[in-house]
Amino acid sequence: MAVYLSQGGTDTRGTGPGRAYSGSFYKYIDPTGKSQGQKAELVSNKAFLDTAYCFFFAKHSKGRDVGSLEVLTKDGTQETTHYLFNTSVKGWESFSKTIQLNSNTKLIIRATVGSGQKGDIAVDEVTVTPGQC
Ligand SMILES: [Ca+2]
Repeated sequence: MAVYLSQGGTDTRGTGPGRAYSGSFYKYIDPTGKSQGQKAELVSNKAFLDTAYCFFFAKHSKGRDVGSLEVLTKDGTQETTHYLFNTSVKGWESFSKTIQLNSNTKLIIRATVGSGQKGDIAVDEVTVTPGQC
């Protein structure tokens, strides 16, 4: 399922951000035309060191049909969900936590479609920095 890049609002009224958390752009999912339970992922694309990292991002979930948002790591086929977010929060909310990674780890942000089309979930300013938060 696609992750879209946008600035300003999204196409469906009553859901999604009105603007980015920082800068002009953010990424989001649009459940319009999708089925409940379909997933979209942002996956890390470089190797990490075997150390602790500070994971930071801003998330936005607004609308009556919002599904779920989680941060997980994948090591081979082994998935570990680290954070499952309450998506009833309206507006942008930043989040940072220390997370242990290694050279086999993929870090994944996964959004899952909820029960209807007013369920845009957005993320912005994703940063992963070596060291504790
Ligand atoms: Ca941005």
